[in-house]
Amino acid sequence: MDKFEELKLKAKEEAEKITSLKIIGDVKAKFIGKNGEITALLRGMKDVPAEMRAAFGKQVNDLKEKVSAIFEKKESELKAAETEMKFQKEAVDITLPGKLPEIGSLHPLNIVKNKIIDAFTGMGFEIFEGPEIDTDYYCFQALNIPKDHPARDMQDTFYINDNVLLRPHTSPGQVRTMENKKPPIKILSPGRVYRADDDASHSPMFHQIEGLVVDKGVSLCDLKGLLDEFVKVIFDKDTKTRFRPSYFPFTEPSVEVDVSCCKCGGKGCSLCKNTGWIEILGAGVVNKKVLEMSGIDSDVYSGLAFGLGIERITMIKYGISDIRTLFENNVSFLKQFNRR
Ligand code: FA5
Repeated sequence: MDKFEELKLKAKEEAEKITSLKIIGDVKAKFIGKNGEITALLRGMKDVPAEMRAAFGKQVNDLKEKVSAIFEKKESELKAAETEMKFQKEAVDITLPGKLPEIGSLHPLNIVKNKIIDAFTGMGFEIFEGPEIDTDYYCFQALNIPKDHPARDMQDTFYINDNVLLRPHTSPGQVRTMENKKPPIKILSPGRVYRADDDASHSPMFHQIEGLVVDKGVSLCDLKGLLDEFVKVIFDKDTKTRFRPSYFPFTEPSVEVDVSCCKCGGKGCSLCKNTGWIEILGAGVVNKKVLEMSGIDSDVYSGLAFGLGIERITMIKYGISDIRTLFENNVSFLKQFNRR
């Protein structure tokens, strides 16, 4: 009997020392496994006198049950402790500030392009997109710039061969529209254009938007009214426009259009080089020759056209000093335009 009590105490002591579920099976086996001490007692039953065998067997089974219970209790304590630890490790601190997913934003050139398109479509313009690779005829000849005309030097052009080139402006869109559409015409032609330019304000690839209106009685006054309205939408309601005489072979008269400086309001600052004005586009009344070449009767119809650089307007609007910033894909720069 002492031996039984001793074994029970020993099992209790050893069970108490166990700190991991991994070894509990081994320790338990030392008592009630195939070669365990209590199992050995059962095996020794044959040596117990027959009259005591039943009582002895009962005592051994009692002991086995008690020792089993000790290890079962220990096992469930360890399991509970392990679960608790797992919960603590995986606990989420709901007081921490949330992490917002990164979302992209439109490129500043697209933001400005969309604003320009919205401003003009609101005035009834339709969109027409022409090809980026075009012929000499559409890029120059049909715009009253014959071969070898000195006005070609105004744009340093990328030629693919004598007759095919990367368009240096969106003005071919005027011709392609007039060839395919009868007046009244009111179109906007946005797209990429290419020139052999490369400095802080000139890029070899940039974006223009061409505007063309052809109808009866269209004049320079309509151009002024249209552009006045447009700059108010793009810059602010107090922005003014100014026309300066210029030259484009495809418009007569031709003008360069300035806006009152959006930084100083016209007083003079570094952005407007102290003039109070910033040039934004070229425009004019469509040259009669261009109308005639495209099959439009210039005695009945007249037109106005303008061509603006999206980069130029974006740089003025956001105070960007180097055009290359717009093409470097620097995420820190682009993030500033995320409207979230
Ligand atoms: C033209 O391209 C004419 N086709 C515009 C026009 C259309 C006049 C219809 C009359 C009637 P210009 O070469 O000035 O004009 O270019 C227009 C605008 O494009 C400029 O005001 C400028 O904002 C922009 N631009 C010109 N070259 C570059 C360049 N390399 N990089 C970025 N922007 C440029």
